[in-house]
Amino acid sequence: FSIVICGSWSAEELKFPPSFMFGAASAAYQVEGAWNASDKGVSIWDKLLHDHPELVLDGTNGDVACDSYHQWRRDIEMCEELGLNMYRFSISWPRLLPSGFPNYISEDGKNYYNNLIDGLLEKGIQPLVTIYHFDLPQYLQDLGGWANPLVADWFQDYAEVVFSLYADRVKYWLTINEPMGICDGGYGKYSAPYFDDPEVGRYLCNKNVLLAHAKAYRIYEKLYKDQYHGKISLSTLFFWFKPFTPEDQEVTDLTIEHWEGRYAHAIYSKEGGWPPKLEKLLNDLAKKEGYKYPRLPPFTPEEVELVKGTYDYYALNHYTTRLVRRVKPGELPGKWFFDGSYEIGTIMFKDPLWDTTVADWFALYPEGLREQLHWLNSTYDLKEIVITENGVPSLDPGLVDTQRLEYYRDYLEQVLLAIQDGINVTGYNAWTLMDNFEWMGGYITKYGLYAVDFTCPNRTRTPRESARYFSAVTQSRMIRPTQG
Ligand code: BGP
Repeated sequence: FSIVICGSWSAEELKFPPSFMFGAASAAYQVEGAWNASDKGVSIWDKLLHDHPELVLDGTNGDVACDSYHQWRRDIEMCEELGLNMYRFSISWPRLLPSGFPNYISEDGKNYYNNLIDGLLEKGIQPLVTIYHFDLPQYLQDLGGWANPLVADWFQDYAEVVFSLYADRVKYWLTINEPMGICDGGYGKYSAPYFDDPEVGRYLCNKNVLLAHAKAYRIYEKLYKDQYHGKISLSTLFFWFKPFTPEDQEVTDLTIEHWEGRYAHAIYSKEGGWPPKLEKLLNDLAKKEGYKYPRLPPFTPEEVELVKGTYDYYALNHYTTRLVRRVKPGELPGKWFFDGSYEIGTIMFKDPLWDTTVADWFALYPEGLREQLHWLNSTYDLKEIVITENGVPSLDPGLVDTQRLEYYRDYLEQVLLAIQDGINVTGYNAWTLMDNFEWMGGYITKYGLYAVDFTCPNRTRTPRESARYFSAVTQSRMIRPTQG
């Protein structure tokens, strides 16, 4: 590829360190398809979208998706074309353990991931394996899913199987992708299992997901760490939030606790447990609304110790930045409950100076990523940060994706500046390798470096301009390569 992008940069200043890992990410339900191949069990996404196709923008589902279950060799080839050092993918729990329990392991499921891992390693590409990316076995959902405290043990058992099969080759792990999507989304009618239970289910899930992560971490630590020296974390969806005026700093800090702290404080902070100010705010609110139980279920001292410190790196899924301000007297707070605007009493919005994208929640503010990396670095004791997702949506299926190319250029620049500031960011994964089933966005929302022809049986993949750019970056290790 030959790419020339103008700019007054000194090449040496803009080089990523030789050890820096460039990657791209995907997730089982979004790419694999083969929803009922062999003995695979049914997942909560299979069930939800077979029963309720109307929930998805185009009425579709992930039954076939990118057919990566059969096209995995092409996926590896694309990683190679892009010059990636790392490929992030997830294991489907019901593909490996059809019922969810480890009494029966699917031979075909096991082999599929063996082939993918071996194929990547043959090309010198590190697999970054997510053990859970939203696709719970339906059978476990019928037993209460993420709201049942037993799920932490079920997940530990599943993770133990995964480690026993693949820990000899996989060095980077994520236990769980975006607990916020699982809990706030799953119990707030945004994603499977699509319950309308944001006051109770969401918070039960919140605690259980942390315990599940911790139990899986501890099992690896006990059985495999000394032998294989792998690194484990969980990936956190973390929009960056900035106060509109200096007076809005306090509500912005609370917003960060609500968004990130509920899933991170217990793991990364020195004291562990829930973020204290937020815990008080949410529990006071529950009392005021007449609930018998606190919103955030308390941790026992043993649970605090179990969860605290269960990380080897921070895994950041960053997409965008929002401004936060306190509501004015008489004004109603925002409606998007993910961000705590109702609980805290805030409005979130986009700075009019920031560029927009096709999604109203998504503004372009690359500097936010560097600011956030500084915040993470100074808030927690982190050995390493890996960006496990970063990317931009579009509705254009075409190959000329200038906004995406520029997004990668500008966000990567902020990563590089953060590294130059002394922050140990060791990897960056683009979301996503190829267009896929984008949850409620179906096949209409595009995030891919590669376009996928979903009308074609083998789901032909074609590189976009952004893929050519990304490949030039990985080859030159520079953001504004003159030669790809
Ligand atoms: C992350 C998820 C991914 C992916 C991405 C884009 O939150 O981990 O699975 O889907 O977001 O999401 P969306 O299509 O909802 O914009």
